[in-house]
Amino acid sequence: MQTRITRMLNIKYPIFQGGMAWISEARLAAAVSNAGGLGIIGAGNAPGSMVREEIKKIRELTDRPFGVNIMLMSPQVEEVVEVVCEEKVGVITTGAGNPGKYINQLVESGCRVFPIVPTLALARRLSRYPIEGVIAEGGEAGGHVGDVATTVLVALLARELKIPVIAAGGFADGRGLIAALALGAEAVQLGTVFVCSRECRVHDNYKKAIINAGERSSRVTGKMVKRPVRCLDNKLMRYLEEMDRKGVSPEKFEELAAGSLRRAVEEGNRETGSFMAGQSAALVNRVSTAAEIIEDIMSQARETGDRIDKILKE
Ligand code: TUI
Repeated sequence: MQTRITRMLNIKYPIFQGGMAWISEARLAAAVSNAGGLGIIGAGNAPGSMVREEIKKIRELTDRPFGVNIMLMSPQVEEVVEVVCEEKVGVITTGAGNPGKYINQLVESGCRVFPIVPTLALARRLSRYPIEGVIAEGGEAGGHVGDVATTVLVALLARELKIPVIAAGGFADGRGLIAALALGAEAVQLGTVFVCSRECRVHDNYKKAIINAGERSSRVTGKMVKRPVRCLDNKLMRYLEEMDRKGVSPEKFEELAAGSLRRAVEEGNRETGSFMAGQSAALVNRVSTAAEIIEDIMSQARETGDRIDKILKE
């Protein structure tokens, strides 16, 4: 299964692993890259020095291509950009903001840039920069999200843009991969399913929460303060939603949510942690290795492709 993306990046399968803050460390990203996908380290709010350590670590663990996600709301964003340029990281994805002012610097250092976009408007604006593709992330995704459905966003972008589109938000299996290709995407990006990989560092309670989740187990809080984040429902999420509805300031909201992702990832705190996850959590039913996840996706994609072939021929 080859697309412009697999050929451009020299990867075996059209599968990106989302660069999730606090979650996507070198160990997970290396496992994904070694299995034929594109592993991505999530810089999140980490300082440049820590990102550099993770880059050095992944280079020890794999000689396959990998990427780094730059979270643009991070106060450390400038130094993270410096580090990935110095380290000449092959693939940079960006999230949670407009990466416009960093793109030329990244490209001049040899990085291929793939911004994550939640709207057609931002994709149009960024398509004037020297980017290699866009990651179209719909509102089904986990973490910081937009509100356009993945199906609509991917189709719109694929129809209009000349550069490749990678579909994100709601994907966890081979059926989803084929659906993404049908919409015009040339790869998918998956986060939630890789949280449930053996190589992922999160607390067991995080993995269990995803495995137990159904299709309505997540909710988006922080819409009023313009920080919409999708997480699995719990006591903290109900509290944050109430505070958001009562009209607390963005600063107060931020303060109430501070540290909650760390409490989920490191302590597995079911009541006060932010268990960021997408709607695809409903599709994830077990913990397996990154290689097993990718092989399962690819074999289900082939079966799905055959089934559709048959329908089309009847
Ligand atoms: O970035 C993500 N997902 C994330 S980042 C994150 S860390 C965090 N923690 C707590 C609160 C907030 C963030 C957790 N999950 N996905 C990619 C993504 N980017 N989704 C939506 C966007 C986005 C939103 C607005 C991209 C650009 C954008 O631009 C606005 C503008 O300035 O035009």
